[in-house]
Amino acid sequence: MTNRPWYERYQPVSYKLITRSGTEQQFKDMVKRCNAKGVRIYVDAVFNHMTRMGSIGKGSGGSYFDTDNFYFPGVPFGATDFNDESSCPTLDGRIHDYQNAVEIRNCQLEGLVDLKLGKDYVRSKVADYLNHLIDLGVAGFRVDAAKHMWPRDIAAILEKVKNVSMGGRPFVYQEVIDTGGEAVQGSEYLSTGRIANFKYGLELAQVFRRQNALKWLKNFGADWGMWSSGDVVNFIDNHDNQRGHGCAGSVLTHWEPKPYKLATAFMLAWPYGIVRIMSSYEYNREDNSEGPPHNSDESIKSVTINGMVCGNGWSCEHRWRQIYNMVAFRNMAGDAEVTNWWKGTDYQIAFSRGDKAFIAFNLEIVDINQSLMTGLPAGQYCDVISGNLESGSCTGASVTVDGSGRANIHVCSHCEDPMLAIHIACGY
Ligand code: AAO
Repeated sequence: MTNRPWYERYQPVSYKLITRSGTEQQFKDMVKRCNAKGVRIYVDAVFNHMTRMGSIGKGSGGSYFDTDNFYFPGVPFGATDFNDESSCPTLDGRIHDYQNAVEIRNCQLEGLVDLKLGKDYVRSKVADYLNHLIDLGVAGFRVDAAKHMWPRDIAAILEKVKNVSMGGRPFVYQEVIDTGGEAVQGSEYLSTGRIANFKYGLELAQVFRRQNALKWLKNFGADWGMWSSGDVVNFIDNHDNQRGHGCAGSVLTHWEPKPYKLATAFMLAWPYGIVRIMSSYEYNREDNSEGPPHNSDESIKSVTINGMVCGNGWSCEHRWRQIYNMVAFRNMAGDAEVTNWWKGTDYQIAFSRGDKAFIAFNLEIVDINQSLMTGLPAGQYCDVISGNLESGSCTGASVTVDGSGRANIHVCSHCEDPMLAIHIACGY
């Protein structure tokens, strides 16, 4: 089959680790190399369901499957391991009503055969899979479709899961799309891990599209009806909503680079929750099922890297200077609180992170040209949005902080990146 959709990854037929991206050995090697550099790997684990009804064949790892007979010898799972008409109340076995929690948990999401996770055998098979990943060195999991599983089942599975090799419990964050108004709420899942915070990207898209004033971000976080900082994983977009699956079109993505860079920089500068950066591939926007760049044998193309730019069809937002440098900003800011909050007009703000970092945003049609309190020690600093500190000088704009912590801040208005950011590691 050619043009295999990206979402085939969400249709498991076994827990073998063989995909178009490589073999288990290659995965293990990658995890090992990442861990050696302090980069942790979190696996997107799909265990609410197996593949879709009405399909039969072999998976990417060679396992035979036959969904009409609920036959998955690669695990193995059989007919009694799935929810059926005795547990799912809908006539066709699929989820239709998001106001009905039993339907959401016991029926099929998009026609994907739904595992009976109340059964100890099924829980054990899932736990074996997660434990195997831990043996390979992973640090935790994104729990796919958590909303479609009973919280008690997720808890029972995680109880069977071992500590990670770097020590402690696996880091778990759960995909529960909760923007309000449905029978299942994210708060039901707080005892088993963090929640993927879908409200976050929707709110910031409005602000950075100038539909809601920047100045309101002063208390962005739990005060906006989102979970507390310790309960969330935040993101501007994800693999679903960037292509119209999930939250159709209302979030910012790499296709709108200007507001996307601004929103991502704000996310990285703002001390709320754990944040996740998206990194994408280029696809035909007319076809939201288009899979990643691949070779003629369908294996996934490697990411080629030239300086900070990727090739072979990979967008690599995480290497864009305005995003990459803001990760260092977040690391430098650490747990310093927001101080020196300043607002000019509705769409001009600035703030410090204690005496570690300072950032200003300007969505107005006039420049910011203003003496502002940065909180930083006196010195010269490079703006990490417009450039870098290289060989003792700035390749972009520079800022002079005086002995009182003040500086003349200029942020352009009619420019590609109307923001400025400095931190203690970009001073000279
Ligand atoms: C594919 C085909 C299907 C076919 C199926 C089986 O597209 O037509 O029936 O195969 O043959 C991915 C793809 C799916 C793909 C699937 C399997 O996205 O298109 O199906 O692989 O290959 C719900 C779930 C959520 C899920 C999301 C897509 O709750 O868990 O649907 N996301 C994860 C993954 C995703 C993956 C799967 C799960 C499956 O991230 O990549 O699917 O493993 C409302 C509900 C949400 C619901 C959405 C979409 O959301 O609240 O729970 O998500 O609708 O149905 C506003 C609202 C928000 C609302 C949203 C969209 O923003 O605030 O609440 O609009 O209306």
